[in-house]
Amino acid sequence: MKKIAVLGLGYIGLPTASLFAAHGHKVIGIDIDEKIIETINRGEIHIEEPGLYTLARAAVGSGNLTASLELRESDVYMICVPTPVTKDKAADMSYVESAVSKILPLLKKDDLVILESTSPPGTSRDLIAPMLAETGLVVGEEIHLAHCPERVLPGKILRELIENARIIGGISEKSAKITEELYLGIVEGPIYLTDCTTAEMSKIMENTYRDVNIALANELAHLCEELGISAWDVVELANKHPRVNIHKPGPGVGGHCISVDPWFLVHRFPETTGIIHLARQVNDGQPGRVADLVMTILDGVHDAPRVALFGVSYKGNIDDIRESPALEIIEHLKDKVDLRIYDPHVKNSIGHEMLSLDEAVAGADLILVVTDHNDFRFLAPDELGKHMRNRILIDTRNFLDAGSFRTAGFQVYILGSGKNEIKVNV
Ligand code: SAJ
Repeated sequence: MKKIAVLGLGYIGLPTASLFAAHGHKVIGIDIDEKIIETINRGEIHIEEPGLYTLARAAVGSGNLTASLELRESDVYMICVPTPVTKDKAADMSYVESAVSKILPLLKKDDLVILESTSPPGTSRDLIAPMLAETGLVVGEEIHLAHCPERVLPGKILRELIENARIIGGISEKSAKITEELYLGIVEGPIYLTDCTTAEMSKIMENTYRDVNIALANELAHLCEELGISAWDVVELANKHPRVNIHKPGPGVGGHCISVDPWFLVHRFPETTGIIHLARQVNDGQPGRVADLVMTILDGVHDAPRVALFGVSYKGNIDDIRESPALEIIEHLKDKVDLRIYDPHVKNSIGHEMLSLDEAVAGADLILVVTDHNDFRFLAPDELGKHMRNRILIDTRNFLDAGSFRTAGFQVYILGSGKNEIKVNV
């Protein structure tokens, strides 16, 4: 059993720390936020993720997981800090650099440093390895370095941490093997060994692949709106082909990963990332299109229209609002309509007033569903309608039962469905 330090106790760090602790390792979780430290040490958690409360609480209760502001000497250091993009869309590696700087004075022979954070290709080899070499120990021989990118899906993190295949990129073969031994204790899926830069590129390409495919689906939605047909029908039918998997159109791509990682490539290789760049632009344009659709539909409905916006998190059943398209839609609409925001999952401040369901729909002309929270499926259309001034629904995810809303007298508009003969951006 090892002494493991996990730097960064967010959506990846906390589940990872809890899982290693549950397998008997002595884990210290480090974060710069005092409130997070206190919450975890109390046996509670600061993020919403199925199963995490029970796991983290048990890990803290067993004494194997403690959270701290101060890093202590360990055998393994796992870097799980954010890698956001700067304003000019470069990778902001300052959290990674700061984590490595904290580790440096504590490093001793045979220690292992693992980068879990998604990072631009070359980070381990060109940024971290030279920093580690400042200790005077030979990197890859006397101290070890590997990139083991997290690949888990928010909402299914715990299951995917265990079951997903893992890629381990070592700075040397020895580093890769030592890292594999550690992960074999918690991972049931296959583990593949490679070099650091290949591992970094593989991870970024996974998310880029998804971004490009979602952009294709969003472009399909624009085409179908113009053609007067439903993109959802087209996706369903085209996907009957054994080698086709068109993704789903939506209000835009949020989250800290897919909407961010492709920029790492675009910024560094602007001449060779035409498709990737265009996909980012298409997906980033979706919130504006949704806002335009709202304004087009509301034209003539009321001179002071009121909109109930349902769902702020970037996707359903989680509380994560990072890069959420809903925030962008709010920015577009906030000065044009009386906006009433409701999200049963999001507890943190979003910089705008959050209301209860009743408050949000009272006197509303239109419900705009941005996030596919399961809770919304159980809403009774007629009940909602009774509190509204006008019964209009826009479903940007095509996940509600449009028929039951229509039966309750709603005009229903589905993003990507031109059957409504609504033209966006005209
Ligand atoms: N979305 C669509 N249409 C789709 C699928 C998704 O519009 O067909 C939107 C979602 O609503 C959301 C965004 O894209 O706003 C991203 O959601 P997601 O569920 O596709 O992915 P994330 O960001 O929650 O997690 C991704 C995952 N990567 C891949 O599926 C390739 C996950 O496995 C990674 O671990 C994670 O990024 C990460 O941390 O990198």
